[in-house]
Amino acid sequence: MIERFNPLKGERLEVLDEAGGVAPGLDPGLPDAELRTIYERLVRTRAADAKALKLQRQGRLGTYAPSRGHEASQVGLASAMIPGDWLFPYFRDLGMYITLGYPLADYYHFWMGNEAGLRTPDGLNIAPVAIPVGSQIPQAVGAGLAAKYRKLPIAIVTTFGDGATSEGDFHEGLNFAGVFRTPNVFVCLNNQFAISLPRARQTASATIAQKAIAYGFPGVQVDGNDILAVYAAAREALGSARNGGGPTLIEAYTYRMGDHTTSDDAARYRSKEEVQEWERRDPILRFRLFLGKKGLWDEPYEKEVQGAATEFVEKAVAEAEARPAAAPEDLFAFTYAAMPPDLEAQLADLQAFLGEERR
Ligand SMILES: Cc1ncc(C[n+]2csc(CCOP(=O)(O)OP(=O)(O)O)c2C)c(N)n1
Ligand SMILES: [Mg+2]
Repeated sequence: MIERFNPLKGERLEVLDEAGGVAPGLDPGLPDAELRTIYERLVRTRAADAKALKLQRQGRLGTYAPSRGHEASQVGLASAMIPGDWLFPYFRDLGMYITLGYPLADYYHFWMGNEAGLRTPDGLNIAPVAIPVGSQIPQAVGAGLAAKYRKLPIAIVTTFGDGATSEGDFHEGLNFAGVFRTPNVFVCLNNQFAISLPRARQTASATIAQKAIAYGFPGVQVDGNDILAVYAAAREALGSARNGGGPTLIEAYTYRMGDHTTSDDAARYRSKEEVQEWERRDPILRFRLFLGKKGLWDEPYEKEVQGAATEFVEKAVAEAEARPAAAPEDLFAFTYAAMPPDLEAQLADLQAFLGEERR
């Protein structure tokens, strides 16, 4: 199906329209129970994201990169992954963590500044979040090559933004993946901005999906606010990767509804009208309308889902805040097995300073 949508002709995979209607022949046909599970993940993601912003404003959480607007891309993609697959994430992937079962308390703990929150629990295949833009891409390709050597029937997913596609790491990673036909699924969350830089200034390509053509593998642009489109493309790309079909690039065409991070003010570089236009295309609303048409959504169900989401979020906050704060010495603890002398000297300085402070 991916091959039917040619990015060079401006074709984009869309399954759901804004009123929740389904394009004929494109519905991935998920069972009712799974559709509801997906809806519950979307609602939890939005609730957990909104809570993180509040915590940041109250000084209870550090700088935070909000996910509002990305929920369908995140949850749709992660819902198509199966145990054994790997995720090499970036810093705006909350819905993927929630879908894959990463403890939300750990996720908050990380954004509260504690490295311990990054230690993925056993049984979950999630690499540490990459803050240097694009650096996860070659790592994911390396994992793909390892899986291929070991003949493991798994797919390696990596996510990144439109801004990451200007990094050397993107081009080196995709080139390598094409030559060695590694089992990678590259997912670009094209949210139209890299901080304040608009997508049109990022690349002269008409789409990001078409970049895959130059590397010799399929690329498809999907409506990233349409969870069924994201799911359908991801399911096919992941299946192909697991079965020796090589890599795929998926461009999820979406919009960041909030600021880049809590230290940004997006009102300085984009219009209210543009944001309102995207509000109309809200990914959760669209899926809710679809569920309504199928008789799977009503007000009492909504209440129940919202209540469960609030409980899920509040429990995670309480758990994260009950943990001891990170020790200042942690700044030095996790980068080197054996610290270089200049850092050792800095650590000694810090310890002397803390010794005085604590006395
Ligand atoms: C190598 C590197 N350069 C610059 C930065 C600073 N920086 C953080 S996020 C960002 C923009 C990323 O934009 P995009 O890839 O589109 O992802 P988005 O934030 O839009 O989800 C930049 C420039 C960084 N973290 N790493
Ligand atoms: Mg971006």
